Amino acid sequence: MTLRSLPIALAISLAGLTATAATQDPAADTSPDRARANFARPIELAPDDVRLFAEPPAEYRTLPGDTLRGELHSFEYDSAVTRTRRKAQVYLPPGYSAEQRYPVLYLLHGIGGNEHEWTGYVKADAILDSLIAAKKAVPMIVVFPNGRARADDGVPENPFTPENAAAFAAFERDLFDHLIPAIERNFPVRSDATHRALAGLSMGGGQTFNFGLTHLDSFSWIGAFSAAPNTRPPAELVPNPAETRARLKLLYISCGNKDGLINFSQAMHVYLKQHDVPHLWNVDDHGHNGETWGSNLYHFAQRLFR
Ligand code: FER
Repeated sequence: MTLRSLPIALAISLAGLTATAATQDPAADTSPDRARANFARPIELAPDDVRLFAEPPAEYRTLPGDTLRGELHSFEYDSAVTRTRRKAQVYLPPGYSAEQRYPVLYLLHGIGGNEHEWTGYVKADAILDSLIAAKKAVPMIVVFPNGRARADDGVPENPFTPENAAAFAAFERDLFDHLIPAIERNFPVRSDATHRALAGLSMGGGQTFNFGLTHLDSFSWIGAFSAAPNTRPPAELVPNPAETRARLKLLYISCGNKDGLINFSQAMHVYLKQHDVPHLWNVDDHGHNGETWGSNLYHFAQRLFR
């Protein structure tokens, strides 16, 4: 039985229930059992839940030897949130010149990752190198933070704990009060919202929704890939759709149709559509893995800062 075959009033109340079931898990509720249940949620695809973009060409993250390469730097900054010196990676694009000023993308990792997740198995730097070298993406600086804002920010053996989830929420103040100012003191990045983007995968996708949609004065370009249950309810993040509509340049949302977490992104898409907030909603054929994250970075990066 599909919702659309039901009498309309019942269908609406069931659709409401589905949306309610997809609202956030507070950090305090995080546990391995809860995560297993979230990943095992039944996947119900609606007519809108389809691909917007084809898979990238097969070689999109294996570079020919003659491709102009960017550079990855390790960066450190002091944080009053963690009371430690924290690490991030910074990508400088092919053809980088310290005399120019660049737009900047902050790209956030998942619950079991750190500042190396995107450049590790997802190969974000290779994806960006080939897009920028081919002039399919605007040259940009990309910051890969460690989004687990606590003194011990290493990858925990069991990431599904309230403490680890709370550290992802605590990253909001670390990002705005410490990391962004430190990047702006040390790299030639442009500092207005129209030249700043925020994106992330899974927990980093939830952080992106939570911090980005509530700080449109800081980020005009937002991308959430396979967002996790830390995503706050859409009505809390977009209480004033007209303002969100006016300030956003791009809101890119993606998820694989084999990912049990898809209902968090579906609920966001449904809310945004109901409230006429333009966004891209790309549902591909992947699960919760690097295939969908690489592919969606490839599509998102080409649309940034244009
Ligand atoms: C959960 C399931 C998945 C959860 C977080 C995740 C906070 C995050 C997954 C990831 O980042 O890959 O229940 O609770």
